[in-house]
Amino acid sequence: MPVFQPQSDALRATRRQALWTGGGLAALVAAPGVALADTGKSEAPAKALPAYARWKNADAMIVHSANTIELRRDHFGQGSVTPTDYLYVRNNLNPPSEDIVKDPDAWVIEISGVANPMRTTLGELKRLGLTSVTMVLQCSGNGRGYFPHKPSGTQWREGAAGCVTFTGVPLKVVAEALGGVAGGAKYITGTGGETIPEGIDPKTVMVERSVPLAALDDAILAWELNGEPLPLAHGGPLRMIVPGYMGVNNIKYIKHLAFTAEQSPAKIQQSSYRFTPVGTKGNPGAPSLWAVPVNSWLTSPVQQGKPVKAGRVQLVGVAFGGAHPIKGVEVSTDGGKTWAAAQWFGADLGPFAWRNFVLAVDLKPGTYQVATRASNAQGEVQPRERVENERGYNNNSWLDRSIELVVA
Ligand SMILES: Nc1nc2c(c(=O)[nH]1)N[C@H]1C(S)=C(S)[C@@H](COP(=O)(O)O)O[C@H]1N2
Ligand SMILES: [Mo]
Repeated sequence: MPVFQPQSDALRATRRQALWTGGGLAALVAAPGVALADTGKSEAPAKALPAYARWKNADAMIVHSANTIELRRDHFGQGSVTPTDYLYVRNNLNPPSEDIVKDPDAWVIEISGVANPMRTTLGELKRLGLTSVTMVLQCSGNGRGYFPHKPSGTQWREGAAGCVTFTGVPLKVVAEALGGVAGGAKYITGTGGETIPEGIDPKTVMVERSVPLAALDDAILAWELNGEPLPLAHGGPLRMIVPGYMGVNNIKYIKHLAFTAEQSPAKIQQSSYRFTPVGTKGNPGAPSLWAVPVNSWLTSPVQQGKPVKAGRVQLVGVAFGGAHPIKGVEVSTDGGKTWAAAQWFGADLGPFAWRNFVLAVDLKPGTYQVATRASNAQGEVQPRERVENERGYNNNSWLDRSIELVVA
C-alpha cells in the first residue's frame, strides 16, 4: 500500500528554490546548508531519486520531491525524442504499487458513457487497434519558477516537458467497438488508479480530469512509451493520452474512462488547473488548463556565466506549436531587438511533436542576451512577457527563458 502524502501547498512552498543561475543552482542544491535567497531556509543536499523512478538518469534530473522530478536544461540533448530516463515526472498523489505493471494485460478498465458500457482488460484493448503519436508532454506549471509572485507549487524552469512517443489504441476505435459515444456526452473523463485514503473526501484529492469531446479525434489509450511497456512512473500499465493538451489531462494508470455530459466534480478539474488573475482562486468559470501554448527554449549553450569560445557558435533548442503545429522559430542574440530564423534539424515527428532547431552565429567576445521565439500554424507567436496568473501556469514568455551568454 502506498503511503499517502498529499503535496500540500505549504509543503511545496518550502521547496522553493533560489533564482536560477544555470549550473549554479546545482551547486547550491548540492552544497548542504546553503541559505536560499527567497526563503531564507536551508536546502538539504540534492535529493535522491524515489524508488519508482530510480532508473532515471540521475545526472540529468533535478529531484524537487519524490513526486516532482525535472530535466535539467543542459540535458535536453539533440535527439527528436526525449529518452524515457530523461523524462520529467509529476504526481499529484503517490503512485500506486509497482505490482500493477507486473502483468499489464490483466489491468482492468471500466468504460462508460457508451452504448454498451463494460469493464475490460488491457489485453482485450490490444486486440482492437493500434496507433502511435509523438507529442510534447508538459506540466502546466513548467516555467512557474519565473513568476515574481512565487505561486505555490513546484518551481519548475524548462524541464517539466519532454517529447515522447506513446503507442496504444485510438480511443475512437474503443468507443465504436462499444456501440458509440452516448448521446449528450460533451467530455472525455479519465480517472487515475491511485488508492484514495479512507477518511478523505475522494473529490478533494483524486486525479480525474475531463477534456472536450473534440479530443476524441486524437486521444489514445496507451501502453507503450518510446517503444517499451509504459513504466509505472509514467502511468503504466495504461494511460489516457490527449495530444495537444497539457500534462494533467493525460491520466496515468487509468481505471475508468467515461464519456460525460459534465466535467468531473473533482477539485483537480473544478478549481485546480484553472487560469485566474493573481490573488484570485481557481473556479469552474475560469479557463481550464487544456491546450498547450506555443513555446520554445534554448537548450545549448545554456551554462550561464560559463564563457563560450568566441567564433562560430551553434545555438540549439526545441520549439513546439502546442495545440497547433509548429511553423517557425527565430533566435535573437540582442535581447529581442533583432531576430533571425533558425533551421530545423532532426525528424519531423508530426503536429504534436517538438522540433529541434539550430542557428549558427559568429560571436565576438562579449555578453549576449539570447532569446528564442516560436510561432505556430494558427498564427500564435510566443509573447515577450508571461501572462501573470495565480498559480503560475502556461508560461511561454521568450524573455523569461532568454539567457545571458558570455563569449570570451
Ligand atoms: N493518475 C494520475 N495521472 C496524472 C497525474 C497524477 O498525479 N495522477 N499527474 C498529471 C500531471 S499534473 C502531469 S504534468 C503529468 C505528468 O506526466 P509524467 O509524470 O509522465 O511526466 O501526468 C498527469 N497525469
Ligand atoms: Mo502537471
